[in-house]
Amino acid sequence: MALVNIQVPDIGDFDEVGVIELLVKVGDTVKAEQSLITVESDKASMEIPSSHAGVVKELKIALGDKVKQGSVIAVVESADAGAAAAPAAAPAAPAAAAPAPVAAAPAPAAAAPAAAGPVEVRVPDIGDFKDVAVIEMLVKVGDTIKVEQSLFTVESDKASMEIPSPAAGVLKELKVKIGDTVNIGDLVAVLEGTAAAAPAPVAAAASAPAPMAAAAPAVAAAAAPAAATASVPAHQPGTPTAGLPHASPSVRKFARELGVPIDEVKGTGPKGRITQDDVAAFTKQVMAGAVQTKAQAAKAPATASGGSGVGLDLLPWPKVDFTKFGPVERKDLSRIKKISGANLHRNWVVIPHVTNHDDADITDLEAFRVQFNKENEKSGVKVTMLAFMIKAAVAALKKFPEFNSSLDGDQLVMKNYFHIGFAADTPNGLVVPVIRDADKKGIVQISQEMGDLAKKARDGKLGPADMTGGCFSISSLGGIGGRYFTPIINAPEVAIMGVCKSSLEPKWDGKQFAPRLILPLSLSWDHRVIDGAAAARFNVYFASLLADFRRIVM
Ligand code: CAO
Repeated sequence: MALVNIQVPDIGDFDEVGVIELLVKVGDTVKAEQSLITVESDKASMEIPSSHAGVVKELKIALGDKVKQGSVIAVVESADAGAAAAPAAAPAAPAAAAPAPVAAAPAPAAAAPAAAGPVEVRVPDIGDFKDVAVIEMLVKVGDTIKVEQSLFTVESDKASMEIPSPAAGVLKELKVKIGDTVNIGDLVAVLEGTAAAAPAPVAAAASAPAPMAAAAPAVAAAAAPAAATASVPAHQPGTPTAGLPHASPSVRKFARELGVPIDEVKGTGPKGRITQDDVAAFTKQVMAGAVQTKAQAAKAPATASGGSGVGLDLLPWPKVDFTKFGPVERKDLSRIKKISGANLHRNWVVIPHVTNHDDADITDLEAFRVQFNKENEKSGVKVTMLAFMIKAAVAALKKFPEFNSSLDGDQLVMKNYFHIGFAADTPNGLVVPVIRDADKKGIVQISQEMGDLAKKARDGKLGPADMTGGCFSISSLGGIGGRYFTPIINAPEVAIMGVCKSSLEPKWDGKQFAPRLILPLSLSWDHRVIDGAAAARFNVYFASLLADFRRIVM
């Protein structure tokens, strides 16, 4: 037995790369060639394997560290080390114990020098990789390509990398497709080069930092506006805007083996990175019918009685030629409606909703509100009933913290902040702006902010920051009418309060019927998180606050 320093082998042109994943821990028994860590540059991700079998005695690096060729990453107690036990022997050791693991290509794709006319693009030196599989095409024939723009991605079981174009031009021919395997020197594409853009190959080889651009991390998509009672998440997890999902090559391989569409998996690792556990959890959810893959959703279901009990095995949507019944015209759905529709649909289907209806006696509060507005007419700010409700919601969330949570797998994320969304009707559809830190604001300030946000919403000027981060939403139809309704929960929130128009009703005060102003409440809640008794208590408490607002300071 001897202690061996495991070092980063030749990783080609990568100067310093960040450690983004530790795949082993102290005490683990590792095999030769087993991956120890994953490193990532902006151009490639790769796993660094152990040159020796043995027990990990020490990890010399931590997440976020930068490493380069020769950096010691771990000390392994190895039976097969022999004379190689001396730490300094590590760089040479891989050759004996394991093949050189990951060598990023030092030179970019070889191509004809810059000039107008056809340019042949060949696979550059991709180190020790042989017969690597093409797993994703990043361009198509006819595209205008920039120098070093990635053309396609190849992947081995230890690294993934993008093959860049050595020249600018229009892509005339692609000689590879997904599933093909390629080797250094293979002709992969033909460009109609442009004289200005293509650098001479030698210069490119010298200047290009690394020919391989790989596993582009998922870029957080700009938050889409929220709508209706469902806000669109700021970032569609697992849906990269460019390149591959943010996952290490082995995780992608694992996903492929299970048939999991990795771009539909939500990453829970650092910076949204998809881990093996995420892939396993996604698989479990699909198997349990809680989630459908896009492919499953797109598949036309069988027959009325052909449901499998797993997923939504529904009948196809009826296709009707409405013109047979009378004149019609077609209108495109607004952008907000399209986004909100998809979110509402998901929330309605995935969340087991229950709605508890109750009433609040707001006679005194409304009298106070009207009086207050009269006294402060000149201030220009009208205090609204909704502002009182937002404040009451904060107090109720404090008393019943599970209403201020979000489900994340088997865990509840309990929030220690109080951002309250309110549904706002706009000409293009419903949006849900959020009042941030409503616990720290007074009724007047909340009324003012609501007025500003509602105006912004009507003018179509709400930004993603105005609509994200909500803890709980209120949907008020009070200014319009109605009695009770079933609001759809604005995921990932777990409850929403629906409010309708208050009306004077006769209420027995112990001696007689007296006219009281009654506000109908409809609280929808996620039965995976909240129980009926808690929902009833929430409503009773919320109503008691509106009935006597002094309770809010008790
Ligand atoms: N009962 C009776 N009257 C009410 C009331 C209630 N619960 N809530 C408000 N009102 C009255 C107000 O007194 C006011 O009347 P006056 O004009 O006579 O003073 C009027 O309705 C407008 O109220 P407001 O100015 O206080 O506005 P609001 O705070 O009620 O609403 C906003 C603001 C942005 C929520 C609203 O404009 C809106 O868009 N509502 C629709 C929300 C919605 O569509 N939800 C459904 C989502 S699910 O599909």
